[in-house]
Amino acid sequence: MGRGAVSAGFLAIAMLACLGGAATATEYVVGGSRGWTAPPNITAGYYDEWAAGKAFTGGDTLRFIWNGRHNVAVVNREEYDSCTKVSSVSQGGETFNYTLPADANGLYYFICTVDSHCENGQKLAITVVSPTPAESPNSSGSSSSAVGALPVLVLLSSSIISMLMN
Ligand SMILES: [Cu+2]
Repeated sequence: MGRGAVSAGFLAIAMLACLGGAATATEYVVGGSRGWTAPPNITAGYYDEWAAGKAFTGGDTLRFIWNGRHNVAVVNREEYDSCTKVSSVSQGGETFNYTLPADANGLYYFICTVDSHCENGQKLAITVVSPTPAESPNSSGSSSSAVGALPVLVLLSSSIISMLMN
């Protein structure tokens, strides 16, 4: 019984440490089970739907996975809109991982430059919100309050442990 209480205390501390620490990077497979592809496998707007509601943050990785002839080009807004055939960043193979910079913020654009895939909807625009926003007084205040909660929880769990052991 004593051992169980100790484990519970550790678990609570570990959980709070996660909350207070840096956000964990997430890996996204672009397009989900469809992967990175063009019509007829997808309809136009498919990647907009896929990206909708996802909270992309700096440090996250986008995994582009495909079959056959596709590539990945990182483009700006204009190139995204007009499907400009800039050089791709993928080096052959059928997969490409793009890790967002740690301080990424704003819109990021990706297209396939093979044939008219981009025109047909093989294009991705995502909104990235950096986990550590610009040095505003608010951001340092919120992180220090999370750190400040840690000793309180340690105290709390140790008193629970001693209660259970007595
Ligand atoms: Cu393509």
